[in-house]
Amino acid sequence: MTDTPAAPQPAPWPDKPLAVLVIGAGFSGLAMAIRCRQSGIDDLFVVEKADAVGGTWHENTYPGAACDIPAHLYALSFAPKSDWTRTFAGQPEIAAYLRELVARFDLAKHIALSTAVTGAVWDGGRSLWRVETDRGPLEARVLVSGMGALHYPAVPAIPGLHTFLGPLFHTAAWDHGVPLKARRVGVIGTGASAIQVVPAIAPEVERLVLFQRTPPWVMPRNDRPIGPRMQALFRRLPPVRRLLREIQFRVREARAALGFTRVSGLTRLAEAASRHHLRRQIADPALREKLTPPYRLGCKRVLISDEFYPALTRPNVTLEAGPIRAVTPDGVTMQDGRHHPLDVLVLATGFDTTASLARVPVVGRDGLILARAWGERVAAHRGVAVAGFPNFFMLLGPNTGLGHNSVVLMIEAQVEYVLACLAEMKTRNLAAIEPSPEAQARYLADLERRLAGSIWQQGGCASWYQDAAGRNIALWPGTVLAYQRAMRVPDWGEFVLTPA
Ligand code: N01
Repeated sequence: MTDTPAAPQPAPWPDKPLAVLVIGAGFSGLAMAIRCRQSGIDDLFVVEKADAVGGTWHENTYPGAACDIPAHLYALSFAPKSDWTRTFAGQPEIAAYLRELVARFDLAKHIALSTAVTGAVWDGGRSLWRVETDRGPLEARVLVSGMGALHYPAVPAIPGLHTFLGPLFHTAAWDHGVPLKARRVGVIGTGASAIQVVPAIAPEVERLVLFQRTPPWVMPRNDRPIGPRMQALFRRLPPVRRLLREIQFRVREARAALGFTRVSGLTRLAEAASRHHLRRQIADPALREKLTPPYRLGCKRVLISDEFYPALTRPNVTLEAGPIRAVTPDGVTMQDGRHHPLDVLVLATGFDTTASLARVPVVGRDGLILARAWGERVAAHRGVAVAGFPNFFMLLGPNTGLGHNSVVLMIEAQVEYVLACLAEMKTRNLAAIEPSPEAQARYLADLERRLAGSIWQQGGCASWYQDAAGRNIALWPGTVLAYQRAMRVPDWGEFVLTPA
């Protein structure tokens, strides 16, 4: 389904300490690399465990995979693209955009593909990070994680799951070698991935059973092709493209007030719009009832689709809303004993978001292990830096994801913040920079206060945004504008600055 990945020339392996080492060549890592180079930092290396750049957009190739943020708003502001072919770009187009960035910004000589980081240790004596990879060691003064959180598939603890004899795979590791035509396919889960995959495969399979545990709130999508004339207009008149992006941005910022971050007077309005969408597309009251969420809109990610509900009305599709008892060698048995015989089983069950950094041991000052420092709560100062971990920055770290707008805007705000830290290190001739524990604690206390009233805590649902204790560790509880304002100029009083 994806184009063949462009094969960048292998980067020469660095033999001396780097200025900046970036982990991951997805949206975050590529944005960091581009802006480093534009800022004159050439002593830069990016390691990527996959065999191509693109991160989540390289890995998620399931049928129907697309972005639920308009393409012009989902692109990097400093790397615009005039010729997006749809309002909401599909995965192949986004993956191709990310691969094109490598050539456009001459990054190939800085990127090592098929290279996994296995650990990183801060060497306080030399003020640098010693990083282990499966291709050998690296050293860098500054380590930036662009690892993201959505790439270790969550495998549900359903009894008998691995006794299933047919093909069994996760949406994030789609097996394109398995034919679905004329086969009975089960899909477990009704999140953002499932609602895209179900309409995409329903027309070709013999029977599709969708196993739903919790119904999602779904809004209209209104996807449209962008024709050659509009593309030419965007190319010739960049202000028009920028205006469109600004409008798309502002419309989504308004969602924060519409209940996407907190219960407000407007939440009911958004819920009414979603119910109207359901009523318009599903005539059967019993099916509608099954699809009506029992929690407030915004508590889980609000999904957008014009095809999901109609797919469920197809004669070859069944929505199974009861609890699953077990997976058997030939299908799925429900708690009430009914059995669905299946040939293929697809897990659309999301990601293990805590695994990302926990799988790579990061050891900071005085032997402090990041996963242990996070024993109480996964947290980072402004979502990007952690006390006790000098010269270490995270992109899309804790509580900087979004449910209402484009995360690319968050990544950009963070990249500029990191660049400001790097510039300050140079100006003041610093060996190390890290947030003070007091500043981090103040930030976290404020964050917790704002999260307490958020829709994710008050909306009556559980979601992947929350940790085992039910705390939201994934999303930013405000507007993008508020985050951008807070990140524009680092407050050096929040940092411990160690002179060289
Ligand atoms: O995963 P999810 P996803 N038995 O965690 C169900 C991004 N994304 O891959 O709600 C039965 O949202 C689970 O049920 P419940 C986006 O940020 C973006 O769909 O927990 N069911 C749920 O329905 C998104 O939020 C795009 O009760 C089980 C589903 O599996 C994130 O990725 C596209 C179960 C998991 O939903 C993850 O989305 C795709 C069990 N044991 C993804 N365990 C864009 O368009 C879990 N489930 C940009």
